[in-house]
Amino acid sequence: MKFFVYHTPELAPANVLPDCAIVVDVLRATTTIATALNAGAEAVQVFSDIDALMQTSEKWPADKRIRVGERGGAMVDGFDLGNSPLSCTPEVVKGKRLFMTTTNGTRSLERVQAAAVVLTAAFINRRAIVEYLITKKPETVWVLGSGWEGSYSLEDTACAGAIAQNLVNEMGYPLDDFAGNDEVFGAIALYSQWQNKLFELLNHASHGQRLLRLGCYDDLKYCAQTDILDILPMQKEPGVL
Ligand code: 3SL
Repeated sequence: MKFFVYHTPELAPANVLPDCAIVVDVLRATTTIATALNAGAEAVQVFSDIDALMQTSEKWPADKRIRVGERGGAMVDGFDLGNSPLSCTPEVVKGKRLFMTTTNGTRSLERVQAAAVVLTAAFINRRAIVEYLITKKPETVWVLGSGWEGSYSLEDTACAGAIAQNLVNEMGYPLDDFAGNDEVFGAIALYSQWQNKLFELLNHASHGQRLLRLGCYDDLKYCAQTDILDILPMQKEPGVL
């Protein structure tokens, strides 16, 4: 297995895709996707564009759809939910399709949606992702951070490191063979430094601070937990997990 980390979708090489692409947006899109699917949502369909989301979701039965979205962290006007994972309880999402648009996470998913396998990961479902990789052993794996509007996000790279470190420890891969790029070493070092204080890490992160200003303290607490959900969000058709 060759494992690559890209901090943002813009940094991933053009015109090539891996066997398995793993999109990470710890704050908060991929944490919300894992939570919604674990709570029994029928699917999560992602859009980078609000108008495209409205057009597609309009055709879905009104009692079976939930429009979820944020811009700048705040709920999109007229939507049912913002992007808080804590809103995705079984009472709210069970049996429903979430139509989701977010600032960065849904853009990363679009970047790799043509890969043979597309997964989404966050700290909360890290173990399910690692178990999939151990079982299937795809030859090339990308972990694609979502960043913030093209720039680096601390929490996404730390999550990439959490996946890589767990995999290396368990499979006994020599790091030099496993790492496809230098970012893998950086991601593992970052995670090793912060693994016992991920909530603190999220508080330092610029997007964590943005969310705290918006009153999302409980979201940060939730997103900082590791391996609490045994859920593997996998793309079933382009844009649908
Ligand atoms: O950018 C994104 O995709 C979002 O996850 C950002 S937010 O945490 O919902 O503000």
